[in-house]
Amino acid sequence: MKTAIIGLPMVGKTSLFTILTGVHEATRVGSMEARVGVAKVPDARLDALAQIFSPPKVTHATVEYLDFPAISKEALRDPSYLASLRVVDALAHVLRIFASDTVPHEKGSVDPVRDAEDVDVELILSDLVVVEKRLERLDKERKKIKNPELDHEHEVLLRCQSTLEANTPLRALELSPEEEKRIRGFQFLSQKPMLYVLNLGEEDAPRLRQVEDEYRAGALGGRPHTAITAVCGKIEAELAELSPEEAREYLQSYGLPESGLVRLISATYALLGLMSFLTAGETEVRAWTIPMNSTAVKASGAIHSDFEKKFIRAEVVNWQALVDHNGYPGVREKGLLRLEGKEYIVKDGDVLVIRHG
Ligand SMILES: Nc1nc2c(ncn2[C@@H]2O[C@H](COP(=O)(O)OP(=O)(O)O)[C@@H](O)[C@H]2O)c(=O)[nH]1
Ligand SMILES: [Mg+2]
Repeated sequence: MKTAIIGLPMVGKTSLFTILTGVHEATRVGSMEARVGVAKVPDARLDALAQIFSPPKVTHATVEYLDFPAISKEALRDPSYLASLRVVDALAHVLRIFASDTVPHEKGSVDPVRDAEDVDVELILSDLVVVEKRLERLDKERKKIKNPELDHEHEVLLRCQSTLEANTPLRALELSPEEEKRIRGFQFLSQKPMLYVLNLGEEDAPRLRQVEDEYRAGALGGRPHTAITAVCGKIEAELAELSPEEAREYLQSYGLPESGLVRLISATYALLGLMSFLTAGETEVRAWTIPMNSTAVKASGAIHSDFEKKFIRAEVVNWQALVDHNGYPGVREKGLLRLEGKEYIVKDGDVLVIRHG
């Protein structure tokens, strides 16, 4: 699963990318390539389970982030820029709220709602070009041959066209699964789920939750397939340099309960429709990524394709119960370890033991 970090110039994209993924690199002058990095999905449940099992290995779920050069009309016409943006699963748009005399804002003033609209317009226009080209070709083809498939595609694309012409991103267009499948191949940019990342200045850090709520209730809120999260890039950068103990104290000094990165990554994960189940033993404690509402047999396939093929049963226990009772013998004794079949819908935080042939 890939998430593109996008936005206008000088909004803090690269700073956030570096803190999220730990990838430092010399700046790419003039390059239109995105840089790739991997972020661990923070998971306190893994730490708690590791205390019980003391395994040599603790493995977090991961999300891939791509740091894109600033978005612009020119960028969206660059073939390599477009190609790498098309294949991502979600967009994280960094919106600048921090003010700075030394770092100029491209548009001369700080206005995150305007910036969100402006970037959406670029995505919309880019998609509109694709839709119009395809419609033109379809018209020609449909004159030559009668084919209900082509007619259907034509119909769906007309709906896309009128949505885009109304300045609405395709993520707001309701499509049936069948229609969605028909246009999937176009990899429309404005159709991708969108996380608005509000990048606050230090002075706003104590009001982080409040600012986030204000934007949710305001112009950016209530949009389909979008989410909003706030971070303070400056504080996060400083946190990255501190020990866990110092970091906790530093956060407290701003009245923050946790790092904004934790929430940013969790928000990305949720927007992508993902969740984790866990496995725990003496050799490894691990989080596995699956789509929400996956069955036990599908989940077992995330571990190994053989498990999915030869699945018999899953033993399931909630992670908290496993921690509270100090491991498997304890939950077995209390009757908290359940046997579930293929069709069981795995829940976030389930610890699974897969029985297979
Ligand atoms: N005051 C302040 N400056 C920031 C913050 N985030 C980034 N900057 C500065 O803004 C400039 C551009 O940051 P960068 O991450 O490269 O932005 P990008 O162009 O969006 O990738 C750099 O000089 C950063 O030090 C922030 O949260 N607060
Ligand atoms: Mg950058």
